[in-house]
Amino acid sequence: MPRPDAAYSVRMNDLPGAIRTTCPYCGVGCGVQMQGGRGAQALGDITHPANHGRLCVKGSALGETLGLSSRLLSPMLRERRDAAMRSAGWNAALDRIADAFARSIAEHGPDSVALYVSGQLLTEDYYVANKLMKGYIGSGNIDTNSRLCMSSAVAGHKRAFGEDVVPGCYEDFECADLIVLVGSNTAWCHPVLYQRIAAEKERRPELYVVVIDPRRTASCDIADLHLPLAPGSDVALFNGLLLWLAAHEATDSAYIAAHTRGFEAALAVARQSAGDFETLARTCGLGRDKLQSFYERFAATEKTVTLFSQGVNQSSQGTDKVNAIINCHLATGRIGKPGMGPFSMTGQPNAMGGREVGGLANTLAAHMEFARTEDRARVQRFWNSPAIASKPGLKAVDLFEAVHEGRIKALWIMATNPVVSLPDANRVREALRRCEFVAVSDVVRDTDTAALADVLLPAQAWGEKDGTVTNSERCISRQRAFVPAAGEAQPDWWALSQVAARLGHGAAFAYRSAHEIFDEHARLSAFENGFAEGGAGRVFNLRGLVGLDAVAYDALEPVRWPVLARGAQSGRLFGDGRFAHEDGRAVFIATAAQTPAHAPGEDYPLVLNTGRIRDQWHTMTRTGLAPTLGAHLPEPYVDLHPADALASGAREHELARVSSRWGSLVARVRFSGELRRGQVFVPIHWNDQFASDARVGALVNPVVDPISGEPEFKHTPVRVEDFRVDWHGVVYSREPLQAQQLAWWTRIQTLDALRYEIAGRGAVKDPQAWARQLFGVGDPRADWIEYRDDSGGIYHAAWLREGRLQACVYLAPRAMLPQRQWLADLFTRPRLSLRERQSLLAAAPLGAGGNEGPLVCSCFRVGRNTIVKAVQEKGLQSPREITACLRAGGNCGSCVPELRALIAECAASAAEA
Ligand SMILES: Nc1nc2c(c(=O)[nH]1)N[C@H]1C(S)=C(S)[C@@H](COP(=O)(O)OP(=O)(O)OC[C@H]3O[C@@H](n4cnc5c(=O)[nH]c(N)nc54)[C@H](O)[C@@H]3O)O[C@H]1N2
Ligand SMILES: Nc1nc2c(c(=O)[nH]1)N[C@H]1C(S)=C(S)[C@@H](COP(=O)(O)OP(=O)(O)OC[C@H]3O[C@@H](n4cnc5c(=O)[nH]c(N)nc54)[C@H](O)[C@@H]3O)O[C@H]1N2
Ligand code: SF4
Ligand SMILES: [Mo]
Repeated sequence: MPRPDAAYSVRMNDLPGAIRTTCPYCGVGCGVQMQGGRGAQALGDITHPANHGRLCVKGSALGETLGLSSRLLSPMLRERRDAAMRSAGWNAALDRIADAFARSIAEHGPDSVALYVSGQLLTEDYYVANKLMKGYIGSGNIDTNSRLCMSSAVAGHKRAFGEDVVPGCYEDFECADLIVLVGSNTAWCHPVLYQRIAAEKERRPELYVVVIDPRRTASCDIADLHLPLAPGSDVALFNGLLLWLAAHEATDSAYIAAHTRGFEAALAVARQSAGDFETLARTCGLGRDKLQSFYERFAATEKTVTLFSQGVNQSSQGTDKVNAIINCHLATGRIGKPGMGPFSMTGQPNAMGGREVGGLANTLAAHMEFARTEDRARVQRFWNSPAIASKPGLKAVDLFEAVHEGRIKALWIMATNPVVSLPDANRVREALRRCEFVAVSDVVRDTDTAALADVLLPAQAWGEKDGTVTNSERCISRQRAFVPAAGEAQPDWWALSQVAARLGHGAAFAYRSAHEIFDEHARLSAFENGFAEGGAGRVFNLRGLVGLDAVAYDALEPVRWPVLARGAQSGRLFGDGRFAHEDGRAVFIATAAQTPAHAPGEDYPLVLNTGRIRDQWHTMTRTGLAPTLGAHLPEPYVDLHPADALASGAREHELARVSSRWGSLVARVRFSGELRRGQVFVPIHWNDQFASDARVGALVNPVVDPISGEPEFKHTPVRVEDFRVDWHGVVYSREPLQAQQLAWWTRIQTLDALRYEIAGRGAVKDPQAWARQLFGVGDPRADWIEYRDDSGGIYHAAWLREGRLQACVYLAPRAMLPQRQWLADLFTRPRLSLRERQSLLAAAPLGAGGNEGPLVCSCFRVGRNTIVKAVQEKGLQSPREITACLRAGGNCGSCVPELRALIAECAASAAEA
C-alpha cells in the first residue's frame, strides 16, 4: 500500500533510481515514475508534457495492481472443451494455435481465422498482429476493441480531413476561451485533462465551460452551462448550431471558400431535418434559452475547443455526430490554431497507436487504405509479403457474429475481454462456446473470456513489457519495464512472431526486441510518403524516428507525430487550411438527424446508458486488485430517477433487476440525482469474476453505426423491477469465499480482506452452520463469536485466529448493515482488543471515532462523515478549504466535485434547520 503522505510528493522531480514510463490506463497518457519493484510507488513525471507531474487516483494506485496473485503465469491448454485447463510449455501452446490456424486456413481459406486485439497493446505488439493477419495470412480479419471506442471518430476524421488525424493538442485547452465537452465525463475518465482545464479555469474564470451530456456528471462541477440533451440528439443539436452560425453571419466565408467543400449541401440537409427553433429545442429536450445561450456563446467565441468522447462515438449515428461537430469548426475556420478545434479524446492508452498500425479491420498499416490499390501494393512491397488482404475484414460485432455462425473457426483474442465488453454479450459468449478454436492472451488467469479458451497465453503486463503508446494528442511515449516478467510471461509480439514462424513466415518475424519492430513501423510510415517534402502523402509519418538504435529507443522522449526529422516535434495540424484529401480541402458532411435505432416502449420504457466510474478500469482485472480504488463505488449499481423507481417498484439501496430484450442483470438501486426521468445508468465494469449477475453488456443492443461499425452502447430500451430477496448480508474475509448458492453476490478488494455484499432468498435456518461452511471453518473449537436474533432475522458472527480477525458476516432482513469502512479497518489490526470484539458483535464502533463513512478521497482515505463534520463545525466554504483542513482532494483532485457537492449539501441542510 502506498503511504498517503508519499502522494504529496507527486510534483517532485526525478526520483533517484525511478524508471520513467507511461500510465497504462486512459488516453491522456500521463508520464509516471515507478520506484521500487513490485511494491513500487507511482509518482507523476514532471517532465511529461501530458501531465506535468499530475496523476489521477488510478495512476496513483498503480503500485497496488502489481501483485502476482491473479496473474496467468504459464501457458495453459485443454485437450477438449469439457476438460480442465492444465499448464503447458510455450511450445505446446504455440503449436496448438499454429495448428488450428493452419488447418482452418488450408480447409476454409484465410477468412476463416481472425485476431481480435486491443488498444491496450503496445504499438509494437499491434504492428506485428496486423502484419501477420493482413500481410501473411492475407485476410482483413483483425479487428480491435477500438471498434467499440474510437471507430466513429476515425471514420469522421477520414470523411472530413481525408486522414484519421486529431488536429489539436492538449495546450489548446489552456488557450481556449470556450471548452465544450460533448458526451465526455472528463472528470472521471480523463481526470488529468480535466484537472488541467479546472486549473486554467481557476486562473481565468472567464474560460467558459459547457457540458453536453444527458446526465449531470461530475464534469459539470466546472461547467458554466450544462445541456442535458435528450439521449442521441447530438446531430440535431450541432446541425442547429451550424444553421445558427449561418443565420447570424458567424461563419467564416473566406475560409469556407478557400479550404473546404460541401458547405451548402450540409447546410441544406441540416435545414431539412431541423425544423424551426421551437421544434429543434424540443428534439434536443432542452429549453430554448439554454440552447440559444450555447449557440450565441459558440458563435461569439473564436477560441473554442470541442472535446468529445463516447457519448458521441458509441451511437448508431456516431460518425455523423463526429462530423456534425467538425462541420461547426470548419464553418468558423476554427481548426488547428491555438485554442481551437474539434478534439476526440482517446479512451485506451494506445487507442491512437492501434490506429497508426492499422489495427482496425478496415484500414491498412500506417494510415494506408484498402480502397487505394496503390496503398495495398505499397504495403505488400514494403513487407515483401506473400499476400495482402484484398478487402477490409469484419468489424468486431460482425466478426463475433461470423464466429457464432461458424464462418470463423479459429480466433485469437488478445488484451481484451469481449464476453464482458461487446454488446449482446451473452450471444458473444455463445459464439465462443461454438467456436472450434479459441486462444486468449491475457495477463490474468480468470476472466469471463479466458473461461472459454482452448489455449491461454501469459502476456507480460504493464511494468514488465516494453514499447511505445500514443496518446490523444498524437504523442508517442515509452512504456518501460521496471520489474522482471512474472512467471513465464512473454511480450505479445513475441507470441505472435512465434506463431508466424510456425506458419512458415519465420524470416519476416525474426524480431529480437521491441525496438526492431518500432524501427520497421517507423520505416513503413515514411515509405514512399511525400508528406515530408510538403507534397501529398500521409500525415502520419515517423521519418525522424527511423533508425533509432536500442539505446536511443530506450531513451526516447515523448514526441508528437508527424516526426519529420530527428529531434523535431510537431504541434497543431491543418492550421494552414491544407487537409489530407487529394484536393487539400476539408469536407463538410451532410448529416441528417435520426433517432436511435430502438426507442423505449411499453415493455421497455426506460433508456439504458452505460459508462464508466471514477476508480475502476473496464473489466476490473487490474483496478479490482487495488483497495484504494475499491472504496469509491464498491458495487454494481443502477442509477435512476426516483419517480421512475417508484413506477417500477424499485427502492433505493435495495436490489433491482434491469432487463432488455437481450439480457438482464441485478444491481443496487442508486439515486444520484444526475438523471432525468426516463433514463437509467449502469456502469460497465462488473462481470462474473466480481458479481453473480452484473454484466451490462448482456443487455446492450447490438445495433451499430452503419459507417464505423461502432455499437450503440449508450441507448438500449430497458425496464427495471424490484429484485426480491429475503435477507441481505455483508461478509469480510481474508480468503475468497467458496462458490455459494446465493441469490446475489458481489465482491470488492479492501485493505486486508475481500468484502462481499450478498443477498438470498428463503430463511437461513442454521446461520452458524451456514457461516462456518461459507468460511470453511470445520474446527468446532475455532475462536467464533456470534450474536443471533432469530425472530428479527439478524445474525452477526466473527471468526478470529490468535486474536486476529479472519472473517465476519452480518445478515439482516433489510439492506441496513454495519458501517463498511470501519469493518474493513478492523482487518488491518494484528489483534483485536476486547472493545473491538464487542463492537464486532454490536455491529458498530463503540466509543468515539471509527466512523469515517464511505470514502470520498481515496488518496488520503478521508470519509464522508469526517468531511461533513469539518464543513459543519469549521464552516468550510470551498474544496480548497477542505483540502487545507483534511488534505482531502489535495492529490489527484478526482474527488473535488464530490467535496463541492458535500459543501452544498451541508449548506442546504443548514438552511432547512
Ligand atoms: N475511470 C475510468 N476512466 C476511463 C476508462 C475507465 O474504464 N475508467 N476507460 C477509458 C476508455 S477506454 C474510454 S473509451 C474513455 C471513455 O470516456 P467517456 O466517454 O468520458 O466515458 P463514458 O462514461 O463511457 O461516457 C461519457 C458520457 O457520455 C454520456 N452520453 C450518453 N449518451 C449520450 C448522448 O446521446 N449524447 C451525449 N452528448 N452524451 C451522452 C454519458 O452520460 C457519459 O457521461 O474513458 C477512458 N477512461
Ligand atoms: N456497455 C458498454 N460496453 C462497453 C463500453 C461502454 O461504454 N458500454 N465501452 C467500450 C470501450 S470504449 C472499450 S475500450 C471496451 C473495453 O473493454 P475490454 O477491452 O474488454 O476491457 P479490459 O478489461 O480493458 O480488457 C483488457 C484485457 O486485457 C488484459 N491485459 C492487460 N494488459 C495486457 C497485455 O499487455 N497483454 C495482454 N495480452 N492482455 C492484457 C486485461 O487483464 C484484460 O483482461 O469496452 C467497450 N464496451
Ligand atoms: S489521467 Fe489517465 S493516464 Fe493519467 S494517471 Fe489517470 S488514468 Fe493514467
Ligand atoms: Mo474505450
